[in-house]
Amino acid sequence: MASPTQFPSWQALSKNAQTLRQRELKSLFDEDQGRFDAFSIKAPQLLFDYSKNLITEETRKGLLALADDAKVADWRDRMFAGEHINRTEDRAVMHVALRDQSGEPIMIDGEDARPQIERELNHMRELVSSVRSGEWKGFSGKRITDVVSIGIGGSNLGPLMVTEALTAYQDDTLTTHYVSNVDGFQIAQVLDRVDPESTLFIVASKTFTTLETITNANTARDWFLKGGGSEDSTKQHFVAVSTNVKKAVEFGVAEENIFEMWDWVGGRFSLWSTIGLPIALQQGFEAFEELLQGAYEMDRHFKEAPLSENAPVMLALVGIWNRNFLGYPAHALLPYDQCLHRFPAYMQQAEMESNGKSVNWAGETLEYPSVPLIWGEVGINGQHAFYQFLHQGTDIIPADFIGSVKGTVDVPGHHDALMANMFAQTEALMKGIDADQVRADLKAKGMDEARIEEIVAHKVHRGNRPTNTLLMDKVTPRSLGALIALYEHKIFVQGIIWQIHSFDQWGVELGKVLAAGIQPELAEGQAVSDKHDASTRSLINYYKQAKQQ
Ligand code: G6Q
Repeated sequence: MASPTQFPSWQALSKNAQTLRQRELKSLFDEDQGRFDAFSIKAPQLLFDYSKNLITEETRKGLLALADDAKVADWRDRMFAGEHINRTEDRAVMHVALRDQSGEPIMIDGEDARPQIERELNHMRELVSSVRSGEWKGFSGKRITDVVSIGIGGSNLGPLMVTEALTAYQDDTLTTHYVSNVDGFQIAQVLDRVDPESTLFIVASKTFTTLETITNANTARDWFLKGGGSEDSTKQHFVAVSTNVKKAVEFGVAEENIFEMWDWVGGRFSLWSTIGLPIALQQGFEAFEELLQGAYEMDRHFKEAPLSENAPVMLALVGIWNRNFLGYPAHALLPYDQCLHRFPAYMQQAEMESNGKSVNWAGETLEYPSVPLIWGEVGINGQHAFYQFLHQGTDIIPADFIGSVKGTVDVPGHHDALMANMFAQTEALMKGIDADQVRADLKAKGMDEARIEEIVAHKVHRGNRPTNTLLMDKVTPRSLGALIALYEHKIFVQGIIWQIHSFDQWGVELGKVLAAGIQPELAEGQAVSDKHDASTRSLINYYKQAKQQ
């Protein structure tokens, strides 16, 4: 297997990067008035502008040649065809099947998966209708007013992020709460706000063995039983989403209230599956279907658009350029929509759990960096906090700015103020402000020469900091679906180029196994294994002793 660094395209790009490192983004704009048209794509539900990256036409050609050398299109087609491209877990990667609206058979492991997908969608639709209409009753005959979704990681972040993003569209039929942390504080706070007679719990766990989720589910069940519920009525208040029907039944969920998911859906790509049940309950089933529709539109674009006009592919390639050829260590996600406030956290998991790997498909150590540190926050708040670092810090951090033409609510004067800031930031990061301009500005304000010279260096912004801009019309279930799918496919393309197994997560599993071993040792009177290193052993002993005081 040839390393990507051996591809002629990689070598050409390395040379191109040497030239471009000497260039300034703003001069590229001065030289080419058509740069925006050349380096932007109108994709389903959004406009993607990548012109504020340190690239030229030669770079784009090189990146597209890299995609060809890496056989990105073949791999994409293999994913859509249901091949076991998740080779370390020997599974297909078919989250795209969950939103496929074509009506065609979807072959996975020799079987058409469409009937099972539709069965579970209908199952969800029925529950949503029954709960939202008030037909589904709690043990005392009251209708359900609150839904508590218990799950973590892939079984939490997606639905949580989407629920928050679509707040503007929700009615007051139900209130959805999320519990992920095993820190009892979180569940205690939620249980304080809800009533056992009118609360429906969703235990969302693909494996139904995750310690945090099972601990929270047990606490919820004890609270329910103490609050007047009975073993029998548990069935009216607990439903589950899982591949592990046996464990869910043992917990006390009625078999008909277990929503199936499949091992060909990775946790962090699962909000389209029955894991999305809390979204459908909160927003209504039609909104959930719209979300699927938006993702499907992006899937088709990813499948059908030429690579040069393909938004997920170009987003991925520009990311590779910034990471592997310009050497930038991190990448910020900066939404300018309050409703997208959990989007950076969600994408942090999707990108870093998928491509935070350091060996290639053959198990050899990578000789090039893989995913950068992905982080971010609502942009406008970030401006008054960490943007100082983005503008004047010693590292250059490329960033995606995500905004929309219309706000989710119409409060006069606000949306233009928000978007003016977003546009200003990408312009400022690109152009910066040089010493001459700083001097002229200060002089115009009447500052004396000596004082100007004292502070000029501190006010210089070197600019030349790359950004992407993603502009939606408005955050709706449909555009949100497309936005998420855009990033999912970006992750896929980058994983192919880096020759990484993007769909496993052994780095997450290790901690789960070790914690399960340590937990019994924390009980009073239990020995602490001398197999722990001195630090871990001493910390455990300190904790146990301090707990006694
Ligand atoms: C996601 C990961 C991980 C997983 C959680 C929860 O891709 O696999 O975040 O979703 O560990 O796992 P369960 O759904 O099995 O409880």
